[in-house]
Amino acid sequence: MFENLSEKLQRAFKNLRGQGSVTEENMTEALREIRVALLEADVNLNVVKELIEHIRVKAMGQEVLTSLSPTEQVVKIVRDELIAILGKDVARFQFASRPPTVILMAGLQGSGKTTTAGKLAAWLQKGGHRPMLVSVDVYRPAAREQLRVVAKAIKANIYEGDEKGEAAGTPLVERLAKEARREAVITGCDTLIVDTAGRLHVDEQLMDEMAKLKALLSPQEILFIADAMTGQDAVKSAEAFHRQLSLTGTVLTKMDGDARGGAALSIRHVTGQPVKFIGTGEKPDAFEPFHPDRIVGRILGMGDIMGLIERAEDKLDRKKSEEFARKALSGDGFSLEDFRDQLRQIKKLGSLESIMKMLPSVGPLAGMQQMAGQVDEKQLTRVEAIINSMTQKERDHHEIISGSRRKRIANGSGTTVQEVNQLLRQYAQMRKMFKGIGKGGGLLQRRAMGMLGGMRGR
Ligand SMILES: Nc1nc2c(ncn2[C@@H]2O[C@H](COP(=O)(O)OP(=O)(O)OP(=O)(O)O)[C@@H](O)[C@H]2O)c(=O)[nH]1
Ligand SMILES: [Mg+2]
Repeated sequence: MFENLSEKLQRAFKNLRGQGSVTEENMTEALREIRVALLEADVNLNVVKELIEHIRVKAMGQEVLTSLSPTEQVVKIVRDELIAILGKDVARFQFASRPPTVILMAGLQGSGKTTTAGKLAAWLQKGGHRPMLVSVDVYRPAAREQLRVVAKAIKANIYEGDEKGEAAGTPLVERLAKEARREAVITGCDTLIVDTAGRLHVDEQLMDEMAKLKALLSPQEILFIADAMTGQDAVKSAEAFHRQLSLTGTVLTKMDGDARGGAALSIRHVTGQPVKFIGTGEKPDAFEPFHPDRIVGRILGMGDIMGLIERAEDKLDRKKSEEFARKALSGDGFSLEDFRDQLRQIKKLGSLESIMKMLPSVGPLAGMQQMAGQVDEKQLTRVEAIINSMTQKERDHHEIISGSRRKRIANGSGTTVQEVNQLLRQYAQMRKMFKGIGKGGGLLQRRAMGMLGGMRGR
């Protein structure tokens, strides 16, 4: 997401390493590199200027903690300033005191309004809400159908309405919006998400329609849906929308692409409104609340352990993990079947690459992030394929897997006998290691249990 910026900033910090203290000279050099890194990440020029100035003042001033090395001091200052620019707190969602809470989706064509409307509905559902979706995009023939498909996939309520039978005097867009709100009240939906039509450019007609919808629905939230890949253009249109509509926040979509992150770091500053969510893929669950401190942690190589734990809690089957831990540490050890279950659990967390990127690149796990680019996702798939090709009996009793069985398994899984051998060897080692920990008892065992127990942490 922010790989490039992250890499460049790390380089700027590296040059400070080994320097006794922060001096005017080495700071000027580091600041120049930080500036270039930010500009190359497409951060708004005014934002860069302000950031650099703040960092300079703080670094040269008395605010630095003397117990930190120069690099640590500067990293800390950069971190604080980046968080300040992004807005300190997690953006909260405004809910109406009297339901339904209305959320108006605004944005240019193809920015991801419809997709995000669905993601937001799924997110609200997970939080115990009952959202209703409605599309007032009556211009593009397939637009309303698209939202229908999205709603169906996540089993969300949708108001479809009747496009014909225009009530005298009321334009279709406004009639649909009004009807949808009434429907939400009747069916006990506490939120109404209004998907609107996009335009190629900010034009008067679009703004006029948005203004009418705003007057009609008095939405608690007017979210600007911005395509992060468009960089500073997204920032400019956010400004234009904000002038006309007074946005309450932004959702940055397509953060999974090679967006350089500039939009994320600029939009808050330019509109004064927080980034509330980011979209990280096309699927309904590729969506997360925007936590400035975590994002900055990721940018500065401190990782996002909280994010990882949340992902684990969301996706992992805790009972299964605990069961695995118990078996692995006991005298019997874990079977290949258990091992396959664990592999499948890990896969649920996302790609190995994305997991490793959330680990800190400093401290005891240093190097893991760098390895992220080299991990071979296919390796996991191959391991699973090998275990799939075994019979149940073989999975339960690995010791019966003879030479001829190995050959059969290799053939069945499209791998080689060497690969099967390697897997069995690794499995035997791991199994022994865990059993050893189990025998050790006491503290070590409890720690291992904790580690395996689905990363509970809290
Ligand atoms: N990779 C990725 N693709 C996304 C994301 N959000 C949306 N998309 C894709 O972007 C394209 C446009 O998304 P839509 O939701 O149709 O955009 P829209 O703003 O409703 O478009 P209009 O209604 O034509 O204005 C689709 O192909 C989506 O799958 C995201 O976070 N990541
Ligand atoms: Mg749309």
